[in-house]
Amino acid sequence: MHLRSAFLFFMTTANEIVDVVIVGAGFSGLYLLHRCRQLGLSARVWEAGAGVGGTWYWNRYPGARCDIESMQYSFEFDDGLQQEWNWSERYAPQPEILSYAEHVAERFELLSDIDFERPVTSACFDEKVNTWTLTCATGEVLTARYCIMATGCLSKPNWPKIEGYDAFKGTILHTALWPHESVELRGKRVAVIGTGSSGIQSIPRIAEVAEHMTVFQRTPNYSIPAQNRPLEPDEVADIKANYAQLRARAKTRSVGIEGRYNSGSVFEVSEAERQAEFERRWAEGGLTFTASFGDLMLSKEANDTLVAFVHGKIREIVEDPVIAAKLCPGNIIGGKRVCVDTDYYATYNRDNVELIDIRESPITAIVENGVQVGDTRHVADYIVVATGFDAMTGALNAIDIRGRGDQSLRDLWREGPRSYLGLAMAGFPNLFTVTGPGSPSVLSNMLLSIEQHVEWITDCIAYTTQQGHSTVEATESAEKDWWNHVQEAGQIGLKHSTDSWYLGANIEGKPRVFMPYLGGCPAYRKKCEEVVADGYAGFEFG
Ligand code: NA7
Repeated sequence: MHLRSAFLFFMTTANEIVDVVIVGAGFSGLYLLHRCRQLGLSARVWEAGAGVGGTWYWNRYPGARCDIESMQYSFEFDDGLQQEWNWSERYAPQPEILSYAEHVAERFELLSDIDFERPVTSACFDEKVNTWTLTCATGEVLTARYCIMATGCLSKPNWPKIEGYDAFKGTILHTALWPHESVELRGKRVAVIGTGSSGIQSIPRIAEVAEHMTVFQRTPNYSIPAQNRPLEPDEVADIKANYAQLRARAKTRSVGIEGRYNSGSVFEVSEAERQAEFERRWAEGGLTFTASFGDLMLSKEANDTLVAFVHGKIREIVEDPVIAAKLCPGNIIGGKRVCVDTDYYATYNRDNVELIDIRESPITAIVENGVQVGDTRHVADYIVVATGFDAMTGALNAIDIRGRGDQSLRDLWREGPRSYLGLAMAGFPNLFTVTGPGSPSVLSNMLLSIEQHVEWITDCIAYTTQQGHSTVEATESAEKDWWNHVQEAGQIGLKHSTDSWYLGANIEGKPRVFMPYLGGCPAYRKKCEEVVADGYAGFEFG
């Protein structure tokens, strides 16, 4: 079905109007462009970076890799693509995932409709003609009927407020803005601030080459061994022969990842059986560790059993009991996203690695030759800032988005975001977000969630056009009801009890709102399908 003709009368000679403008050329933007073209819609992508890949374009730090298995962290929409692409390892390293994104762009000949180095600064809806006009930092302007924000959930780096960045004579690197040229850390003194996933992945790799490494830890994190390994040809062949079944099973899982899930309680089995299961899971590695039993994320008592097990592992691996104690997190396991590592805890046995607990004694300032903590100066040639992101809303709030009546989205979200299904916002017609707040997004296999959103959004645009409408917009009441539901779902289990970036707790002054939808991918998918079956219930057409 070609919809292009429906839009032709919007073309003017002064300023070309495209059907769809897509912000971002990560996995969402790439698939959106492909899908728009399949529907006969003209589309243009504006991307801030100089290449495709989004997260995998920016996060090039040593040790960066996905924490979801490669065979599942990949597109399903084109069987030729999933059959022909070969992942080398259980957890693909960043360069391989970036190559995959580049391969997708080439395979579907997407590059001709992507403009790079176009960081979008504003997006404004014109109610008279029902178009969105986007401006980017270069001063260029683009007008479109529909605007889709494919800006990612973890794409606005968080720079901690520490005095003295400018005073430092060495080099400061943020893990999420890692340089494209190689960084030679061999023989250097390196300070790392932050022990989330980016810190935990990079610290072991940097420690292998640095002369000295100082890790500044504010909160210890739980990390499970990845048990990464090369993929065997037989297992790849087996998965590929049954890919459709694997994907279908993944969609029945709350997080959209197929794996070994156990719904039983930790208290239904003996202490010995429980420990044996935890040991098996530790040896298997990966994120389904917290799915060893069904009540680990529901009951504090159950969770405590896993906490005790991981603390035991940390004490077993880390030789110095004082350092081991500092590395043992005090909160529940799984409140923050559990990290997946290779050799993280063992790194603290190295002579060239030092751990500084900045909860005990905070960083005072960055000074010309290092990091000052009270009276102690930790000398460094490089400072690696691994302090994460203004998650979920950061990239959207960085753009001045204006809907009906010049309403600013940033202002509307001052007390926290609101969205209908994480897809659309009342007052912002023809604007969509991919994996926005209020959808499972970061609590799921992002690739599967992206595919679902891209298909839903493009189908919705096609429907709107086919019905002869010029606008589609979430209603306030649907948005309110959904957001209330998202907040209720956020209270399920233990996750909300920990300060995390899911709640905005990592950013000073950010409102505490549980942003992703914790109700699970199957329930969410069902809701999205029901909305469509009900003639796009909760949306108004104009
Ligand atoms: P995270 O998980 O947000 O981790 C950031 C780390 O930086 C964490 O240890 C923070 O400590 C620390 N941090 C944040 N601000 C400061 C300041 N001001 N001073 C010292 N330390 C600070 O980000 P990542 O990039 O590691 O990972 C993000 C996601 O990417 C991850 O969950 C995976 O899904 C992939 P805190 O815990 O806030 O005390």
